[in-house]
Amino acid sequence: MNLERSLSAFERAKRVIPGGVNSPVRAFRAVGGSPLFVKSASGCTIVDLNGRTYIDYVMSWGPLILGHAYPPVVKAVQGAAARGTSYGAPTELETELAELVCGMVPSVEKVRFVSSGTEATMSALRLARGFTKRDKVVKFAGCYHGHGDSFLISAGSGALTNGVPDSPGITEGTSRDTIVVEYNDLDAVTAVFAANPGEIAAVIVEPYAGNMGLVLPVPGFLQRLRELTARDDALLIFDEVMTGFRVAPGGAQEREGIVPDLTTLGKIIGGGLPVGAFGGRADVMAALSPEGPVYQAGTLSGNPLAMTAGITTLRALSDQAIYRQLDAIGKRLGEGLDSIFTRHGVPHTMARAGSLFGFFFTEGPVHDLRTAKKANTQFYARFFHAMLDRGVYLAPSQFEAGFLSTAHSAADVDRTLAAADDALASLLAPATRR
Ligand code: KE4
Repeated sequence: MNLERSLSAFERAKRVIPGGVNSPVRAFRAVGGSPLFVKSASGCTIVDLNGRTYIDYVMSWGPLILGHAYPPVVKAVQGAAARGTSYGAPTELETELAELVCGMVPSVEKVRFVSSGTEATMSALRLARGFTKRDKVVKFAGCYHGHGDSFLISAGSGALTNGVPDSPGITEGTSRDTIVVEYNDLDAVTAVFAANPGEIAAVIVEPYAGNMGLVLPVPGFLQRLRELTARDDALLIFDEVMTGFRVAPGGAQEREGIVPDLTTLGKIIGGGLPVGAFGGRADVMAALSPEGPVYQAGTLSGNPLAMTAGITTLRALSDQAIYRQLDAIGKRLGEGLDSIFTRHGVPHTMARAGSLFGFFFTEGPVHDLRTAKKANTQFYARFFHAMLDRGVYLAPSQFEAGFLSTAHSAADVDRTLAAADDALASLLAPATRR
C-alpha cells in the first residue's frame, strides 16, 4: 500500500519527537509497521498524506461522536477564535458548559474544567484524598485513568498490598498508596476494604472498561463498589472520560443507575478540543480551591474555544434520537463482525455499549485484564493491517476500544463488513495460513 509520505513524515518526526508521536499508542508499536500521518478528516473518514481515505473507528479515541469536522462545531470555533483564543479570566461560556454537564449528569452538582482526562483524574484523586483525609486509592488492573503517577501502578505481589510502579519515574512512596485488583472481582475488592478499614480515600473505576479492549461490568459489580465505598466513607469515582456522553447522555452511570460521588469526564465534552472535567457532590467539590483548601489550577482551563466546541457538541447530543441512531449503527457493525468472525471460524468475543465497541480474538469470556491477555494479539495485528489495506482504520492495538459516530452510515458499516470478510478470507487462505 502506498504509504511513503507517512513513512518519511515519521522519520522526520522521530528526529524531534520521542518515538515520533505525542501519545504512544499512535506509533503502531502494538500492530507493527509505520503509523499513518493524517492530512485531514471529515465525517467518518480520515485522509493520509498520500491522499488515501479510510473509514475511521478510532475517531480521535472517542471525542468525535458527531464525526470529524462537524460543521456546527467548526463554525462555532471559527467564530470564537475571532473573539480571542484565551483570556485567563472567567467567561460565561464556562458557566454554560457547566450547566449543560450538570443537566446531563445529575450526580455532578458542581464541575471544574481542565484540559485533559489525565488532569481530571489526577485532580479528582487529590480532591478525594483532601476531602477524606485518607491516602489509599483502589483501582482495577486494565483500567486506564491517564498517566498520573498514582494510576500507572500494577498489582503488587499480594492483591491486597501495595501496588508496584508501571513506569520508571514513579516512586515507591506513590505506589504504596495504590491498591490494584482485577476488574469484576467482587471478592477481591471486598477483601481490600476489610484489610484497609477507614484508610481508603477512593475507588476509581471505568464503569465500562475501554482501555484493555472493551470489558463490561458483570451484574452487581458496580453496585458492590457503591455499597463498599458508602459503608466505609470512601468516595466512588466513575472515570467516564470515555463513556461520558458516549453510551448515554448521562454516561454509564445513567445506564447502570449508579450514583458515584465524583465523575471524571473528557473526550466528547470538548468536541475534539482539549477539555477534561471532574465534578460531583457539592460538599466534596466545595473542598476545591479557591472555595476550599485542595489546590488545583490551569492556564487554559475553561478555554473559550474548547468551551465553544463542547457547548455545540453537548447541545447536539440533547437530541435523544441520536443515541437510538448510534445504537442502531453500533448493532449493525457488532452483529456483522460477530457473524463474519464466526463464519471464518475465528475464535472471538464481542462487547458493545451503544456506539462503543470492542472485540477480542479469543474464545472468551473476557471479564478482566487476565482473560483479555489471552487474546491473539499477533492475529489482531495481521487483521488490523489487512483492514488498513482495505481502507478501514481500526484501533492500532488489540487492547483498545472502537468508536462510531453519527457520521457512520449503514453503507460505511457494510463496506467495513465486506472488508473484514475479504481480509479474513485472505488471511486464512491455505497459502497464507500461518
Ligand atoms: P487523556 O489525558 O488522554 O485526555 O485522558 C486519559 C484517560 C482517562 N480515563 C480514561 C477512561 C481514558 O480512556 C483516558 C484516555 N484514553 C486513551 C485511549 N485508550 C487515550 C488515547 C491515548 O492515550 O493517546
